[in-house]
Amino acid sequence: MKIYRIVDANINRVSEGLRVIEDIERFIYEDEKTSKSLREIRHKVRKSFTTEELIINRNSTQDIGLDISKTSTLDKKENIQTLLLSNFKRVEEGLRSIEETLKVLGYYEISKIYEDLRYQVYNIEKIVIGKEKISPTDIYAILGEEFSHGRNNIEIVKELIDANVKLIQYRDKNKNKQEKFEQCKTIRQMTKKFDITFIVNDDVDIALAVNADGIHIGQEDMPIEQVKNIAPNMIVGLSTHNKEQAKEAVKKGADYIGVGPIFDTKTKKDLEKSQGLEYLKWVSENISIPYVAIGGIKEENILLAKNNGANCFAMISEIVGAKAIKDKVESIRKKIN
Ligand code: TZP
Ligand code: MG
Repeated sequence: MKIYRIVDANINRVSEGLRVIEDIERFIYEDEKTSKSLREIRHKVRKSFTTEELIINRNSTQDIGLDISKTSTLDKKENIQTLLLSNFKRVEEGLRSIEETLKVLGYYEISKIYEDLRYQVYNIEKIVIGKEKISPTDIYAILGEEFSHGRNNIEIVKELIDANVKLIQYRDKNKNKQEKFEQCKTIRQMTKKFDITFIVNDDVDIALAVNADGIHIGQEDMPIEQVKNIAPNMIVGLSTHNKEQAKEAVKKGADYIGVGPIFDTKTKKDLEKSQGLEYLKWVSENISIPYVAIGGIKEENILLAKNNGANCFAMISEIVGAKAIKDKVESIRKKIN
């Protein structure tokens, strides 16, 4: 059946495209993690659908597309970035074609594997092309007035700015919407001036109303696809507690994930269970989008988190509970940098 030629040609096209990207990542950028992910995807592309129909129907010398591609100048690559981009497109289009064709051939389950691979490639593309929405930083300060020893959130943000913290989340489980909105409005103005990324926890409406940079949601909140529909330009962070949730978050387009709880903590009620450091290590080795470690992180245990793959540390009580926030941040930075 000639339709198998579509699958065969695209498996080759996708594998070749992946190989080009993988080699750039490996030899030019020396990015071991990304090249490993690409290699794994490439193997899955080759192995997930095999039938002798592919070979039987192969007839590359009589492929009518061959002459077209030999004379085309469309494939002139000006630089590494355009080379990367065109190969990502090639891979994504090829995967889509395999997926659709397999459905026609009645291989629905296998087509889903290719769909999953396509999502994985989109995420790697985000990272490789530098379209990552969240800038890398070391400390992610999360507000919590009840742990701030009498200082309100606005006063805490002033101290965080002074301490040169570049990522702040508004989180408050006790106030009503109006109070939260008023504080977020002020914090948005303050953080904007200093080029600080401002994320709002839970309330998509408040995040939108104050023009925050992002929204952070949990596993039981509105589904991430819906949040992305409502707030397409925002950073969307999702809390995860195990491998399945992390993989699902990547698939659904989270811009970063929370990973934890790493250690025990009294700050959060109904604390989820997680394998802590073990889970963190797994994420650092297997997940290609940005991630932040959270839960019970303190100056005295932060190196344990770092040694298990953390590079960004989200903290509530350790930071907002410090008497002198600037000194605390400086001392933490000395440890981790
Ligand atoms: N999510 C998982 S643990 C946690 C949240 C919001 C609380 C983190 O607070 P602390 O004080 O840094 O342990
Ligand atoms: Mg939440």
